[in-house]
Amino acid sequence: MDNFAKKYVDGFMAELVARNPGEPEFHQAVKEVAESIAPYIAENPQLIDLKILERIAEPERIIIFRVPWTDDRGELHINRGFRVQCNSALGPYKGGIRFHASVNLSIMKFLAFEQTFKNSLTTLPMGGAKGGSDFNPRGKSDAEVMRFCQSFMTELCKHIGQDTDVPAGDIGVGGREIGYLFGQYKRLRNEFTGTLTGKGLAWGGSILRPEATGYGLCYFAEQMLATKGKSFEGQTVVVSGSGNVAQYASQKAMRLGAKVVTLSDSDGFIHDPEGLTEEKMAYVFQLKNIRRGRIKEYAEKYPNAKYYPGQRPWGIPCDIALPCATQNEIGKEDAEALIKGGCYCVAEGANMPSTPEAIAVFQAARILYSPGKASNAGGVATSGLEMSQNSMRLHWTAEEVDAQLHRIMSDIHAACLKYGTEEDGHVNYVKGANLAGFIKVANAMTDQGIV
Ligand code: NDP
Ligand code: 2IT
Repeated sequence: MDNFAKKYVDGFMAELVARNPGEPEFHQAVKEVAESIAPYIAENPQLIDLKILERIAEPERIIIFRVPWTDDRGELHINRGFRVQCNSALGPYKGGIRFHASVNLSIMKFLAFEQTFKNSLTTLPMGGAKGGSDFNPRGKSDAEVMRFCQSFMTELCKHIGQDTDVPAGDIGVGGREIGYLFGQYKRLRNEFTGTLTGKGLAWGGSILRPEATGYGLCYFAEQMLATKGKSFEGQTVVVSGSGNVAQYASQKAMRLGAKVVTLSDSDGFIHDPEGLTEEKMAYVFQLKNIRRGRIKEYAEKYPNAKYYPGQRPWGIPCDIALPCATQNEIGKEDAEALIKGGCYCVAEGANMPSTPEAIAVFQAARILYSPGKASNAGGVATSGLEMSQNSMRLHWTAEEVDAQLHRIMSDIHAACLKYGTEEDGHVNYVKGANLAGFIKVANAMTDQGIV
């Protein structure tokens, strides 16, 4: 960074940290964007006067609410609900809902901030938001999850709507939870609208939305690989997570000819040196989505696989890594282990899975590395397609949705190349994604005046 950029970022971050103490994930996400756009700001000083980044980093609205619910034994529990409506310059607020014990204001704000740039990159008219609760769905019965979702929506329904804010899934929120949330929204508001995405196919959902984040990730990674004359064919792929994104990323990578050798959850990872097959994938879908079991059971079912409790998969040699679990799951040493193991492409399915120190390792090694806001945007993009279908009151075919998803991921990749190609030809996808996402939001905010 040159002198202006460093001074700009330091000054901006000092104020942001003082104003938002104790929010490390939020600081981390904002700093990465500030660093990427500082040279552009230097060339466009009106953006400093208009305080565009300061405004994006101050969410338009934050709603925090009590969520009381009763478990199957009759005991009362109190959780905290959040919705961070970060930016509506490009369209109605849009972004997922996360149910996980770790959810707090910092995590909600970082995710809503990231979503604003991601949604801008999709080319679709969507603002950025995120919501969730510190509710832990693990071990809860369907009836408990339903009562929790109904209580959560009883407050949230006052703040969302098809033209206002359209939530969807994220960690701990899949088809089951979206169903309970939608049912309660419809009951309270007495309207059948597309206010949530990720709905069931029979009641307004888009075909391919469940697959979209993982498939889109692989479509994006294909484009990255193509810049080096490579493809997934014959490559060894390490995946973290075993939820929605990990499952469909693994399935697509496998179908594109790769050998996917790991999956994980918060308790550990499995290494299957022979790689996933369609039959093993069917088992994983059953294990995780129907029985809601743990990934270690994979190694009991397939004894050639080994379970590593308490560890993450980054030490397994691979060509391509697809982190699909959670934020900051790849630290500096993990990144070094990946490079040492031969990894030359990291495409993020999760949101901010790499720490800044890990990103620095990838950048220094000049490998292909894409940030989640570019490579995992296929999920929210397909949510945008679900909104379009709901507005038109019709359904597109799988071929139509898949073709649009392909096009959108290609367009995002092209935007990263346009804004992120450095003098020596190396593509800095972080810079490209942040700059492309920012410019569109900044221009819209400039057009719309001081609001
Ligand atoms: P799921 O709840 O379906 O799966 C999450 C997976 O990650 C599980 O295997 C879970 O293991 C693991 N995990 C969660 N938290 C942690 C943790 N703290 N440490 C280790 N492992 C953890 O969520 P998704 O697959 O939907 O989301 C995964 C990531 O992808 C998230 O970062 C999310 O924000 C991002 N994302 C999701 C999109 C979507 O459409 N769903 C779109 C774009 C990004 P365990 O069961 O042990 O908790
Ligand atoms: O992080 C994300 O992009 C999501 N969880 C999906 C959001 C959405 O609105 O589909």
